[in-house]
Amino acid sequence: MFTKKSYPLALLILLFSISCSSSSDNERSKAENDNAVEDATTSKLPLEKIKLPEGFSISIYAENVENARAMALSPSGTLFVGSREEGKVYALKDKDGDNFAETKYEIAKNLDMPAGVALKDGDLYVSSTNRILRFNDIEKDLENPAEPEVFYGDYPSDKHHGWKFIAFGPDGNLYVPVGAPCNICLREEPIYSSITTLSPDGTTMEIFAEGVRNTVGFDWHPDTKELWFTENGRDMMGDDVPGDELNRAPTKGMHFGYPFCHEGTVKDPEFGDQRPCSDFTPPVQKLGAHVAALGMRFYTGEMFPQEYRKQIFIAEHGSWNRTKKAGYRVMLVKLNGNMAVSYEPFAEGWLDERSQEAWGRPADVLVMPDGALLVSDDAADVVYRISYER
Ligand SMILES: [Ca+2]
Ligand SMILES: [Ca+2]
Repeated sequence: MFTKKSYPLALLILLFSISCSSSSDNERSKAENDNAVEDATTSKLPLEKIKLPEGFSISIYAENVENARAMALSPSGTLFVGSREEGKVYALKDKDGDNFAETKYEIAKNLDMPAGVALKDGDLYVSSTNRILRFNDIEKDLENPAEPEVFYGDYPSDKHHGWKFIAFGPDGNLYVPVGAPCNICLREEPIYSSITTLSPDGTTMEIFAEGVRNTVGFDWHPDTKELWFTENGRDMMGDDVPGDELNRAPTKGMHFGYPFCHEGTVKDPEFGDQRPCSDFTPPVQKLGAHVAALGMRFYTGEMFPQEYRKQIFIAEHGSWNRTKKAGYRVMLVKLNGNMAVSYEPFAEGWLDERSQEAWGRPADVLVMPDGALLVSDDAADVVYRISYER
């Protein structure tokens, strides 16, 4: 990692990494990075700890991307990245094509949890709790982007599950989830715990799916064009129940169980008597409890071996309230038609099982045109690139 750096900087980074890491040290170390040469990574993250299948390797695609969450790639290759607490939206460019995005623009700041980004016809759409903002012709001037328009402004303003992953569907509509404003609750307003759609002109909002506690990642199957999404299960029912979910919503109007039924079979202790689990669509695949399954994408590239084509990668952000931590990894779900046949780790090692400390948290995944898989990390403030070589 230090091969492209001058010896003194390498030594400095080494000293920082072995010194006790107080927050001021971290800040100083970051400042050093900012002033470093632009065309090489200065990250000192322990990438060697990441376990991948044979033939795969991981590198840093972009760094100092504070609180990096959802990602969207433009046709010209600009990677847009949202954030949550940081309130910023970034644009990243790898101008010289060395698979390291050396150029970073701050498109926006001081937004309210702008986790989600989506692109259509050259415009960038950003979620900001109750609003969807649109930056017209975003790549015209990344240095000085114009103020955004409010594309739609009538979503609830609850902070709880208020951050939103967003994406355009094959039907041209923008899909926008509205999470439950609580851990577990039944609200009269049907907008809560739903996935909504916005018409391309922003005038019509409809509910597409119900009973979804909170989804922070979805994608459409490359062949069937059907919507698949991850869902985060409720808390405070113990370490192992309920699991997060991978769901499939081929048609409008389906109900996925929340708050009555979890993971397809588990009756909610408070609301489960009101409606039976048989009323609802069960998950395609039950994921680990508390793993916080966020971004998911179908693998549509050609770099990875045949067995990965059209399978699903899921970024598991990691648990916050489980006795022993779970998640902190990228999972692979293999499908046979619409059935899941396996759910296995693809990339792991961000969590040290022994110390129970994590140095990174995968938040989203994205398939690049060359077939590499990008993974954003909102704790380590980077975007990784996972590639394969035979
Ligand atoms: Ca570069
Ligand atoms: Ca469900």
